[in-house]
Amino acid sequence: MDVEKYWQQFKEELSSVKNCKELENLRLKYLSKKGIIRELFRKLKDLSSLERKKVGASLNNLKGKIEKEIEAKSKTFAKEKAPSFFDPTLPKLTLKKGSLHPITYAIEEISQIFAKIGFTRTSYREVEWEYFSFETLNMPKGHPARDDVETFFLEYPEDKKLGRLLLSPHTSSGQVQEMIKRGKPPIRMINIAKCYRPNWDTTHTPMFHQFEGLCVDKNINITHLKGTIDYFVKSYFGKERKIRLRPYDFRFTEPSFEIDITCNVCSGKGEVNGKKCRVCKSGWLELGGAGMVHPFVLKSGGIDPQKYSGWAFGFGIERVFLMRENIKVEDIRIFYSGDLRFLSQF
Ligand code: FA5
Repeated sequence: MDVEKYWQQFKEELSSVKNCKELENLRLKYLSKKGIIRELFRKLKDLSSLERKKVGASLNNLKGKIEKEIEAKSKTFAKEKAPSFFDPTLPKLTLKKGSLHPITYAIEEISQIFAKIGFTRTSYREVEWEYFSFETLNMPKGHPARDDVETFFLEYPEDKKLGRLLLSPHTSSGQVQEMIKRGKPPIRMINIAKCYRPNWDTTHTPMFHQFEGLCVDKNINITHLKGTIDYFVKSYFGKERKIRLRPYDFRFTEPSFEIDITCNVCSGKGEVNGKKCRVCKSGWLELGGAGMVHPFVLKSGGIDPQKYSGWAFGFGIERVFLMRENIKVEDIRIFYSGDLRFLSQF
């Protein structure tokens, strides 16, 4: 048996191998169960015992050499085995792109609208004292007006002056804090924060956002309030949209109003497909409240009501957003449903 002949044959074939696949084929040809080397070992039985020993040793040697050569050659193809990181021929990966929550976009836009007319953006606490949410706003303990604003109270030791801790039910809690912080008018604040109330229906969620405008200066009157609301409505909803002010009663403003807008869902008709509009029921949707700051509140903030006057308003952001975007959503709760079919539209 000419073992050397097989070695020469292998070397020749190896020299023409160009890639991993060809190398693997060569390995199988020589080293697999049905390969040349196994076949040669099988033929040993036909040899005399003396020859068998000699040829067997040469075959083992040949097998070892072939294995080494294949191993060495495979290293030269290592790079080919692991394709480079960027392969322009692969189909593209479709990574899902996230986006900001629609209310975050609305907050950004509202802040910019008010920044243009000199209002400073603030954000007062979500966890607040009764004192700033009610007492300083002319709603002392036990006052029935407090029942109008249902509130989540926290289990925390009561403070003698500040009262109980609660989840802030409105951004009006920031009014007096801003007055104290600034020390002296002029004040032009836009306070945007989360608010909490135990409500859950088509126009109410337990967590929602409000933006609160506060303007205090000398000779501020109701025309400034109307003008500012008008400016906001035109900037955010466009020139065609109608709003109306309804007389109302807030303890911290006098006079007070509620602000309604023509409903986007039913186009102000009050009905959709012959049924009462689920969102507004009348063609108008309440967006917020407003009024001239009550002298009691100015005094709570250390401001002399004889010298200064002011106005304030508070709008719900979810409703404002729903009334502008032409999405005809009939239930405000969808904002916090985590439903990507809705959220990914923005
Ligand atoms: C207030 O919260 C007053 N603090 C507003 C105000 C500020 C009046 C300054 C005068 C001066 P009201 O409770 O009406 O008012 O809420 C204002 C707006 O917040 C509502 O019109 C509505 O748009 C929004 N809102 C109230 N509760 C919810 C809720 N649970 N879910 C979603 N939006 C709400």
